[in-house]
Amino acid sequence: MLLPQSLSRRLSPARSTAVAARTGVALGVGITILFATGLISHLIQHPPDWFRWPAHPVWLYRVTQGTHVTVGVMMIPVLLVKLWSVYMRFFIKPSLRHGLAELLERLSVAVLIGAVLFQIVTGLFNTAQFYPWKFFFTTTHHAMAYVAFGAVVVHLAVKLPVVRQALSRPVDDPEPDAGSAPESGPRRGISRRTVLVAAGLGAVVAGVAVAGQSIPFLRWASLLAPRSGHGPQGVPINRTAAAAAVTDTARSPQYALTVKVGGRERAFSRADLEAMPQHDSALPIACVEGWSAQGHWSGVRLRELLAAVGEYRGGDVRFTSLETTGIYGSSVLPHTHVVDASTLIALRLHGEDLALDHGYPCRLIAPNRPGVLQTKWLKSIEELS
Ligand SMILES: Nc1nc2c(c(=O)[nH]1)N[C@H]1C(S)=C(S)[C@@H](COP(=O)(O)O)O[C@H]1N2
Ligand SMILES: [Mo]
Repeated sequence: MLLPQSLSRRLSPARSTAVAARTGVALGVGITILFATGLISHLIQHPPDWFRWPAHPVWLYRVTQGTHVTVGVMMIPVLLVKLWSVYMRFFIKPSLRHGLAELLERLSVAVLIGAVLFQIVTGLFNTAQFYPWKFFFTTTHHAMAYVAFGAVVVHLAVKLPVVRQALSRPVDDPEPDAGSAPESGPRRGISRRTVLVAAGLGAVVAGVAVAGQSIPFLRWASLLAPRSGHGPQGVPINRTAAAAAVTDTARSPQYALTVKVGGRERAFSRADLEAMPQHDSALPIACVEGWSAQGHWSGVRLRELLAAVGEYRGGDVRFTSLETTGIYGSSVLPHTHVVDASTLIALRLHGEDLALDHGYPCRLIAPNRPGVLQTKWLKSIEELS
């Protein structure tokens, strides 16, 4: 795209193809990681028939989702520098004189910027549990991911020749491209290298500031991580018993967990569960919001609990909470996780009875899954046919 002389002269040498191409490549890599890790999280929560997610390694989802949120935040400074390096071009009036192809290209850039900004803003607000909008976060964030990723692929394909040329030259080389400052004349403003280093440092600082919510030794630095290490028994709380309105039912002496499997049904009091063989599991809670925390749980192995009731035929198992408000009151566990030895109906965390907020009298804890599927305050467990 040719810039009018008047505009071109106002460009600082750092607002250049050299900077736009390099930040563009960084964004392309980051957005690809975001798309892949986001898709994994979506597929685990809404599994199509063909999808299998393993129970091991138990920390895998913790890593993919921690990466998703950390990389998302790291992209903010990179995106700002990228937009800064090209924004003068947005002021060129679109005209058919430049050709239809260019008009379409500019339209695709508008879609790209809109979709990427939308993803970053909604994702960031979600990690802060701040929802100043009417639509349902996960559905919209998921749908828009295809738009954003698709637009990135198209844009990179269109710009590939420019990117290759820009990357083949040293970053501070004067550019033949009319989109940068005139080659003659004195250099003004900051250098491209400085801008790129600033973008990189910005990304690292932003990343460190959130990564502490999933990486314990970075916790001290996690200024931006809302839930890192606080909460009863050293594990953050997503939704308290009071918020879920289960305080009375969870403490009731009449509490019973109903288990239905193989055409049989049996009710267990908390004392019944305590009387069964107890097992330990070291498993993380890994929230989709990006925070995670390791827990040392103990309780009844799910497969042993099912066997105590009836014959498990290998289907998915549904967990239902005492919680009747809210949308996270139930979850479905696939076969692989049902039979895994580490999957527990947890009664204790870190050697103490489960705190009310962590799901007392009992909760599901299974390996390698999103926290949102680790249902607290269990009321019933049922094999689906
Ligand atoms: N019944 C019920 N279970 C629930 C939730 C909920 O809102 N209701 N939140 C889930 C989410 S989003 C997470 S991250 C984990 C957090 O568990 P914790 O609060 O014990 O750390 O619980 C899950 N289990
Ligand atoms: Mo969560």
